Amino acid sequence: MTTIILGSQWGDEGKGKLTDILCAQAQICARAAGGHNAGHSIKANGISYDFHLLPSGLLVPKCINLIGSAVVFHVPSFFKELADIEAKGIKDARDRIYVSDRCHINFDLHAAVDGLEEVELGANAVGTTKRGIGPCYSSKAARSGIRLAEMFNVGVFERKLRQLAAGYKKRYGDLLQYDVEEEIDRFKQYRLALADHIVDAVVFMNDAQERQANILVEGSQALMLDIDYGTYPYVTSSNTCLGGLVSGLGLKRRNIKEVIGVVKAYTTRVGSGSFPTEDTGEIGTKLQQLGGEIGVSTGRKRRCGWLDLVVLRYSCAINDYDCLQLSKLDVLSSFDKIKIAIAYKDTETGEELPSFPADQSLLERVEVLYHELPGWNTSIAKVREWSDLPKEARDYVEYIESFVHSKIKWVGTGPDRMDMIYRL
Ligand code: 2SA
Ligand code: MG
Repeated sequence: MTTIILGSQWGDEGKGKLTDILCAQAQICARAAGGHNAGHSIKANGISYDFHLLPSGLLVPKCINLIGSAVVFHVPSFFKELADIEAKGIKDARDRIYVSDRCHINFDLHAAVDGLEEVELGANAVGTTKRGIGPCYSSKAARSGIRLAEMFNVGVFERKLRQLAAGYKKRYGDLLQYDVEEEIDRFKQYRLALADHIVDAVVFMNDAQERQANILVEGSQALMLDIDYGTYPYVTSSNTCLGGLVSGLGLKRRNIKEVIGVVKAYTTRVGSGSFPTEDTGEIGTKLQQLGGEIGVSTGRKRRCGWLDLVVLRYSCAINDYDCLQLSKLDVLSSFDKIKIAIAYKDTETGEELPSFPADQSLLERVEVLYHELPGWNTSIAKVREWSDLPKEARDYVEYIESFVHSKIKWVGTGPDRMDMIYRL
């Protein structure tokens, strides 16, 4: 059966930690979409591991890991990350990782173009991770991308890559710093090194699901960064919603046991784009520092603000979570008062918005209406039982549950694997 873990806000909700915990029961851990723009750290056995392109199931002995068909695959990152994990003691990582032959290759060319596109956008830049994600998905949608399967047909591969590079060269001229022949040379090595990892992921997933294997699907980024449902154009270029994961891996609907939304107890965002509850003052700075809110891939400071239930309700509407995991509740332990966004008002008309708006200029000008709750002002680090949480903390959790009509099954109280309350 399949369990799916999704980010419900703008990413970095702590999906990696829940994935790591639930992986203990999984035979397969899979990623469906996105690329090495993703980033999270998992602390296990006193060692901190950084993940970008690889699934976190590699930390779990015997767990087989799959990079699914809708992922954009950057070959050097794959080998670098594998080497890093091996150096930290996961010696058999290489034997437990497979990649779909339908994945599009994310070339260094795409990263170069990502940088140029951001420069062109100037003040309106998306604030991408500059990992070539957008340009790679653009090549895919324009039907000029190259899949891993094509890499083994050397003539076709080289012709297509030269053509792709020539197209961008026409567009950007000397601004584009990219040597296509060097990349073609590098692929001579990659081709050999990758051969053992590449699989037909349709067959792989079909077999796994037919034999009722326990599969854990690790979402990347989050709903508000989804290309269709996120705060477009300030989004990533893949479908990060449930539907994107189902199609990205070829999941069988009857096999899906549980869809879990991970919600951070406050809100963070990296990159540009509207963020109604962002606090650029004292509160935001305090959340950023206490929460250690720094991008794992780019080292950027994350923008911070109170929890936004307008966002979470919208997220629940699209992803239909069976339950939620609330993460990093401990970060809120030293606030006298805690606010939660419950509605948006259009400052032009004075009207409350009936739903989360598609129009970014409207989202930019909303006034946020908050509900205020008393803080608990005491450390909850290491609390492992629901009944040991202060009443104010339990009230905070229950307020969220009743607002979005979804059960919060786990509550995170610290960075370690063990710092998690499980509610029956
Ligand atoms: P891109 O590079 O094209 O996907 O960027 C488009 C937008 O998507 C955002 N994005 C992310 N937001 C949060 N976390 C991400 N992963 C790393 C992390 C990011 C990092 O876990 O911290 O280290 O900065 C991630 N990846 C993409 C991005 O900020 C743009 O707003
Ligand atoms: Mg992250």
